[in-house]
Amino acid sequence: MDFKFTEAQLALQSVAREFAEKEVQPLADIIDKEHRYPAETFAKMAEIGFNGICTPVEYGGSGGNDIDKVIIIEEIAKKCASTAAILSVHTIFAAGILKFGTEAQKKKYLPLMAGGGWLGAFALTEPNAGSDAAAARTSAIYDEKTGEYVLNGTKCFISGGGKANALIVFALTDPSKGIKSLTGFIVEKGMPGFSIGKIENKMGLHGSETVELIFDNCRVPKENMLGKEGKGFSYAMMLLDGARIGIAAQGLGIAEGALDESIKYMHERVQFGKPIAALQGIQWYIADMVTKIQAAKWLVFYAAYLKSAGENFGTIAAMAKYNSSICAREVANLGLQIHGGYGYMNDYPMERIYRDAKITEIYEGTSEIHKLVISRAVLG
Ligand code: COS
Repeated sequence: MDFKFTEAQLALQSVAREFAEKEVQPLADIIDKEHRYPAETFAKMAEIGFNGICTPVEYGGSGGNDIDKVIIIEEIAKKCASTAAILSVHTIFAAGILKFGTEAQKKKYLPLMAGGGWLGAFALTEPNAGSDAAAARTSAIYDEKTGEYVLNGTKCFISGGGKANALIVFALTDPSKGIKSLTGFIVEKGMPGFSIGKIENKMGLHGSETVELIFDNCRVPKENMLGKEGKGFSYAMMLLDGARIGIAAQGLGIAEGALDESIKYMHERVQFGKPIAALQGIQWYIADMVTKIQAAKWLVFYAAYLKSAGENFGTIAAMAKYNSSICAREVANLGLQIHGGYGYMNDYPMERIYRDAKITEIYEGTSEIHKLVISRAVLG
């Protein structure tokens, strides 16, 4: 058993930390207040190899693994949860192409997603199919005359969907067979019949756009089918298993960001004639925060280790995501309490961190879904 990072992982951590401090932090409050997607940061992340972190070198990526991905997302989330969300969701597209795609799809999309500035997204959720993903109704009917699938339906709450150059979209090729016909398709921005609907107004994560996608007789060439017809549900579940490690890392980073802001504030803020860092009641909040963070860290990195070692990781990934998201919310809550009235004002980053933390308990599977996945694994 070895709990140490390798030299290469330490080097990556220091690059990611510096990038987060120099490029991510200065924009964090701006993109939150302006509800703006940080295109410039995404372009810089492409340049330094973060966008294709888990993509093999032969397809233009950095050839890293899930531990590397967690290291990067954790560092970025410490400074800006929105930017971390954009990167985490983006990497699901490449994961799907790598695992289920044809060689032609890999050659076409992976280099664009890694270093070419393309943004990827993943579209499973529908207005009536959230936690119950198997209730999806979007259809994809094959048109023999043209060799295309014709997609009809609506996806909702899609992170990055409005800015994405290509998305993995799940649809039923035979609605009479229901979920047994769910199939993945690669849909590109600009394909006829594909448009963006409502842009959501959210409580937090304002830099990561969340949208509705509308498919109105959207024509997708048959070569854009992902993997095998009818395997979409298990593909989506497998991809979500991996994606949840990214959100677990985001929750961890959010909690660490809240801790950093709180420590800084405790040394600056003077009450009763001394910095509040000298008050035992407040010191104990810090003890609670670091303990929760340390526990979350081991679970997140253990999940990433299992995945990168090719071992079964789904249940541990669910535990990591469930635990990290509680950690993010609880630590952000303590951080805001330490900041007192100033924490409630948006002059300090704490208010943004508190709003951003909540989503980690909801997206890429609610905490309740994770408890279902974990308990089913234990009880059968
Ligand atoms: N990996 C591979 N296959 C899986 C899987 C996994 N992690 N989980 C389920 N499957 C397969 C099952 O093996 C089963 O296959 P067969 O029909 O061949 O036997 C099939 O998928 C159905 O599984 P299950 O019966 O468990 O489906 P349920 O509808 O009961 O529940 C949950 C599935 C609730 C776990 C699923 O709907 C889920 O994760 N919901 C949350 C969705 C989510 O996270 N959304 C976030 C946003 S994504 S834009």
